[in-house]
This record gives sequence, structure tokens and C-alpha cells, in this order.
Amino acid sequence: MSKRILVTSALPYANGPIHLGHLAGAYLPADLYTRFQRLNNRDIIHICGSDEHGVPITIAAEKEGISPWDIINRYHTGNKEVFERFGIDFDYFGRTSSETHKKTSQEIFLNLHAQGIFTKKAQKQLYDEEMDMFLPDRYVKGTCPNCGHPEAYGDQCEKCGTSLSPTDLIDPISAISGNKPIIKETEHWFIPLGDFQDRLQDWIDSKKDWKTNVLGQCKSWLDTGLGDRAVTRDLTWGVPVPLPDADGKVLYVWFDAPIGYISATKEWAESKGDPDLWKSYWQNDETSLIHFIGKDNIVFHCIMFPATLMQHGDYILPENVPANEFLNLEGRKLSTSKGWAVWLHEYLDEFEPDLLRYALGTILPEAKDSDFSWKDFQSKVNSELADILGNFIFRTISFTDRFFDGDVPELKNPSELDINTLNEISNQKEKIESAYNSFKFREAIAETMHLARIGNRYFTETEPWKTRKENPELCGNTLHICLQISAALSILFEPVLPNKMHSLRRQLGLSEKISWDQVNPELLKAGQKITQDEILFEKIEDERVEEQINKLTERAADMSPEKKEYIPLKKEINFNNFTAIDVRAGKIIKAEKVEKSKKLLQITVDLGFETRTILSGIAEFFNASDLTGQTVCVVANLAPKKMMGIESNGMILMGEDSEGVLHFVETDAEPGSPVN
Ligand code: B3M
Ligand code: ZN
Repeated sequence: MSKRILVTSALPYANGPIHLGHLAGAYLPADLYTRFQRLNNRDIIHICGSDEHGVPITIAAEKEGISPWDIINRYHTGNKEVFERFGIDFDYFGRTSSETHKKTSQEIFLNLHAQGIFTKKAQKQLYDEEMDMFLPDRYVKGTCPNCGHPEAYGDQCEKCGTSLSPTDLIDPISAISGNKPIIKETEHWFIPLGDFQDRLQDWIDSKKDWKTNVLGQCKSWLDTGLGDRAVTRDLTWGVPVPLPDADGKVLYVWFDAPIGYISATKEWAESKGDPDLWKSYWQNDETSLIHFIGKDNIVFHCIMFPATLMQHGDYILPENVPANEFLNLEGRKLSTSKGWAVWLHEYLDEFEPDLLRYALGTILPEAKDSDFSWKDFQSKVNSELADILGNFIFRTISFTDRFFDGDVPELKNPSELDINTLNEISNQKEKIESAYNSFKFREAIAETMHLARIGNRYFTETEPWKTRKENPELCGNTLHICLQISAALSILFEPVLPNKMHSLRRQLGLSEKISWDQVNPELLKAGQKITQDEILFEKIEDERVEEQINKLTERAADMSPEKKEYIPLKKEINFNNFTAIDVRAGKIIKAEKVEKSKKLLQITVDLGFETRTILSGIAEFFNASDLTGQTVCVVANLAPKKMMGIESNGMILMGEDSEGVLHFVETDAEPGSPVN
């Protein structure tokens, strides 16, 4: 067992708020793991922070017309706070715009540069002439060469997941100006990942216990063969490349961001008054480094960053990278740009953190994508937290309170069932800890809930409401055992439900200095006082989740590109202007092409009181022979107009759709009827 554990979770881009997809990918599993290890008195720190560089930040700033600093300050502060409210227990939440980070990433870049690792070469890049800038990564959009998706980004197609270079895109356009870019040459520093191929392969081959989804991605990268990767970009926002011939160049965000884990650890050490402390985590073989990330970050954490660290030589490599797959929402892919997301701050304004920690914990996308739905959230809260755990604790404590004066009864002459039930505490404890240690959080949570289920069943089977009168000793045994299970649960459920379990321990009179190894069948002493105060879990009414579903669908509808608003095509008129037009119902009785005209049809319309000849520019859309019998609306008081030697007396109204196709405005009214 390693001496120390260094947990990192992916640095969220400071360009938007945290949503449930973020939580399910990295932060909740990282927090469950960290809390579990802390309970086991392991030396563990959890490091995170804001990723404040890269194109996602500058594009967000440009969209709002504010500076990147405004964007990162807003979201860094907001995200840090919302993580705290949710109970993600970071030891340090740094940011990559800090001085420490700039220094640290420049040092690491220079170290590799001094070893002669990078190759500098000219590269053809897309360039926006009007904006006078290169268009790296997400600054350019176009059609994916792999799947034909028309909205692929310069670094990745989000539809098929292929990672791309800007020049791979078909019909690229600049994401900021919409201009068609030109190709221009520029120089960059590249890390020749091919030179690391064998070392990376050996290292990953040794990771027998990594998750199959992670090993699968690594294998596919390694099998394709690693090439050169640019570690610099032509941008003004980022860590400047610390070389004399690098004006206007910054480090590629995926070069500097993972170094953010190191710089944040340095800042943490400083905040502890022990500035060198970070070294015992990053530069010490007795530390296990664990990266919690989402699946889209695997290549950076398992190939690129390890290559950097290997070459540098002074740092440890990750022991495990338990990356999660994606979380869908109500059966659809989560998408912030489409408004299909549940924001954590909005959730927390409505519900308690522990409910989501549990509900989301039971559906973490550990092996494959999973789906969050509000109905499922409600059912997890109502039929598991409230009906099983909450009910078990409530009946145990209130029964003790009412019939035993709140004293833990003694266990006397336990039956076989009593002993077996008590043994379940240790059985479940073992199963739970082995699940936590192997990053199987869903299983850990299910096994913990299982202990509550065992307790609930035992309570029902032993019928203390009957034995209370018939055989008080048996009744005392039931309550003794149920209280011991409750006490064990108050620790075993601590990683998932920290607030609720705190409250439970208070009711059971347990001290706050708890640890996992205390969990045993004798946590409570006979005679010890317990007090009932609050009910742990209230059920969630249907209306409350329906409200959430409505909020989600309304927002998505609001943000949908199909959403149309009224854009006036003509200036406002008054009522008299409108009534000045004499529109009548009519029926076409004859139509023919006007000779030598591509567009005009000569149409004879029955207006009831007379027949009129009207010329209409619809020949490209209709066959003259098809029009007989068509009902139409006609502007009857339009001044006559001569075209191609024929006088037109009126106008047939047509609707024009978004493709420019014309449609008749039909009416069932008799010819001659006014249309108002
Ligand atoms: N900011 C990407 C992401 O949010 C990125 C993670 C950096 S971890 C070093 O998916
Ligand atoms: Zn694609």
C-alpha cells in the first residue's frame, strides 16, 4: 500500500458553470474516493482548479464582448463555490492563470526544451485575414472528414469523437468572423510522441487493473502509432512560450493544463506553510497519483502528460486513471449549447446535496454511458433513501426513544438470526471497501444500501411491536442490533451522504472523530443515550420533479436554433392602411404560360362578379395545366399593370417558405367573397 495518495480531478474550463455531466464524470467519483480514503486515515489530498487557458475561454469572452479575465474570474469563483456547496471536498482549488502556474509550466517546457526533445517546424495553418490571426483548435469549424458532421471543430468532431487538425476540416470557416480562412505558414514546437511509443506501451501494458474503457482508448492510440504533436499555439491568451524566438506564441492548453495539477499542489503546500510539501506528493515513489477524468480527456492523461512527465524525469506517473464515460440527460446527449443540461447551482437552489450525491452515485457512467432522469432521481430518493434507509433509521430510533427511554438496549442471549444479522455489518463493510478501492463506486453504494435493507428486513421479521409486550428481551435485542447497524451505516454511508450521516451520528450520540476501522457490531454501548431530532429523508412530490422537467424542456426550446421570433419585414401600418386592400376569394379557371417569359403565367380567375386576367410570376413552381380549380386570394383593387404586352388586373397572394418555394393562399369562400 502506498504511503500517500494524490487525487486530481479534471480542471473544469472556467467558461461556464458546472453541470451534472461534470459531476458524474470526475468530481463525484473523486470525492467519494477521497472521503473513503480519508475515513481510512490515509494520507490523501484532492487537487483541482480552473482551466483558464485555451480557445474555449477566449471564444466565451468574445461571445460576450468582455475580456478573458472577466470570464475566468466569474466562473472560477462561481464553480469553486458551487463545488463547496455540493460537498466536493478539495484540499485546494487552484487556477491556471496564477503566477505559480505560469512559472511551473514554463519551467517544465524549458526543461524538455533543454533536453532537445522538441522539434521546431513550419506548419501550414488556417489564418483569418480580416481578424489577422491564426485559427487553431476551436477557432475554426467545418465539415468532419470522418462522418460528414457539418459543425466539427478544428480539434475534434463532437459527433463521431475523432480528433482533428484544423486543416483536416472540409470547407472550414473562422468561428469568430465566419470568414473563409487562407492557409499561412507558421512555426511551432512539437513533441515527437513517436519517440515515446515503446515506453508508453510498456508502461500501459503494466497497468493490468485499469478500466477496460481506458485501456481500450490507449490501445487504439498506440496501435494507430503516435506522431508529432504541437505543444505551442499562435494565440495571445495563455502561458507565453519562454523562448526568445517565440513572440505571439503560447503553450498549447493541453500542455499547460495538466501541469495545473502540480502548480495547484505547490500553492496548497504554500498555504500549509510548508512550501516543499508538494514534492512528497509529486516527486516521491511512495505516492499513488490518481487522475479522475471524463473519457474525452483520456489521451491527454494517459499519453501526452505522461510523456511530458517521463521525459522530465522528476515526477511520478499516474497509478490509475479511472475515467468515466458520459452522462446523458433524460435520454438525450447532454449539451450546454442546446440548453440540455442541469446546472449544479440550480439543483442546489431546490434540493439538498446528499440526495444528488446518492442518486448520481448509483448511476455513475463507470463502464458505459448512463442516463440521469428526474423521475429516476425522485424514485431513488423516495424508494431507496426514504423508504429503505430513512425508514429503517426512523423506526429504529423512534422505537428506542418511545419504549426504551432513548437508551441503547442490551443484547442478551442473541438468536442465530441476531448473530447472523450483526455479522452482516462486517460482511458488508468488506464488500464496500473492496469496491471503493477498485473505483467501483456504484457497487460501493449499492452494497451500503444493502446493509440498510438487511436491517429493515430484520426489523420487520422480528416484529418488535409484538415482542415489546410478549418478550421484552427479544424486543431489546432487535433494537440493539438495529441501532448497531444504524451506527455502522452512519460511517459506511459517510462518503456518499456526508451531511445526513453527520446528523445521524448526532442522533446516535457518536463522536465526530470517526474512522472506517471503527465500524464493528459494537459501536454503541448498551445504556448509551440516543435522541431523535430530524427526519433524515423527506419524499419528493411529483410536482417538484415535473417542475424540473419543464424547466429543462423550456430552456432547450428557448435555445433551439429552430426557435423563431417576429422580425418585421415591413414597417408598421395602421388599420386604415390594411382595410385599403380589397382581397377577394377566387378560383382559377384557366392558366397558360406567357410566351417568351420564364416566370410568368397568364391566369384567368373567376371572382364571382367577373373573370379577370392576372399575370403571376409562378411559372417556375407550378405547371399551368395543374392550376385549374385552385382556390386563391386575389388583391382585386390593384392598379392594372402591363407586362409582356398583356394587362394584369390584380394579384394572387402566395406564401413563400424558407426555401423560397411558393404556396397558394387557399380559401373555401365562394368566389367574390371578401377576405379580411
Ligand atoms: N479543461 C477539459 C474538459 O473540461 C479540460 C480538462 C483539463 S484537465 C488537465 O473537458
Ligand atoms: Zn465526425
